[in-house]
Amino acid sequence: EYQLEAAFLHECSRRGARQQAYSPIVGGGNNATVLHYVDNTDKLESKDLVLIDAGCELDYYASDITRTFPVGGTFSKPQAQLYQLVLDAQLAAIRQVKPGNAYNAPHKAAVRTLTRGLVRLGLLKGQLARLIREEKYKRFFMHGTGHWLGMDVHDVGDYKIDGHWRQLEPGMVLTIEPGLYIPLGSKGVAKKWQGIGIRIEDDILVTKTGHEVLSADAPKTITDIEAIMKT
Ligand SMILES: [Mn+2]
Repeated sequence: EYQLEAAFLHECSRRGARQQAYSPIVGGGNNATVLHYVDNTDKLESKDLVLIDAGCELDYYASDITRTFPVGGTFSKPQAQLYQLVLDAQLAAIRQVKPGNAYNAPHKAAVRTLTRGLVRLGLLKGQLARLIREEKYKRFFMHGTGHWLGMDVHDVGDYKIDGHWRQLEPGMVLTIEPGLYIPLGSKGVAKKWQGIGIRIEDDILVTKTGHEVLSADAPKTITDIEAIMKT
């Protein structure tokens, strides 16, 4: 884990971004289910996924990007099923980033996609609307879908005004970062899902007509990730 961290730091510095916006998180296997894991001391196992949540600063601006990929280069079937679900949720959330939409529209889209998928995979049981209303997804997705990004990683700015979610406006930058976290030993959860933590995070600029994904160059489809792991 710390060797991957070192590779990331090296690459940032080499390209002129000599400060990090925060301490990199590099978690293999079950460590990826620990939300603010920063020990980065364990050995990576080829059967596991590894999650890297890291971002440099450049010209005083922070970045905050997460990618999760298979250590051995190929997703197992359960890993791929969960990964594709998180990616679908992230893409659904990103589609909601446009002027005039409420700040929480992306989160609602992510929650709906994730909950529906968790039912399909057998990780949640029940009726979709009820599971969402009762926040049953929180067992596996317990954080928000993003935050303002700017000169700080969690940048200043209100999320609500007078108790109402703020509307997105051109020029705002936010992260979109749904995830799923299934620690080892999760009661009532099939063994094949355990020890998997996945988050996919991009930095999104609200534009006049919609959005621009500022971190789009970092591969995130299963096909692209498996291809780049072969090189
Ligand atoms: Mn973030």
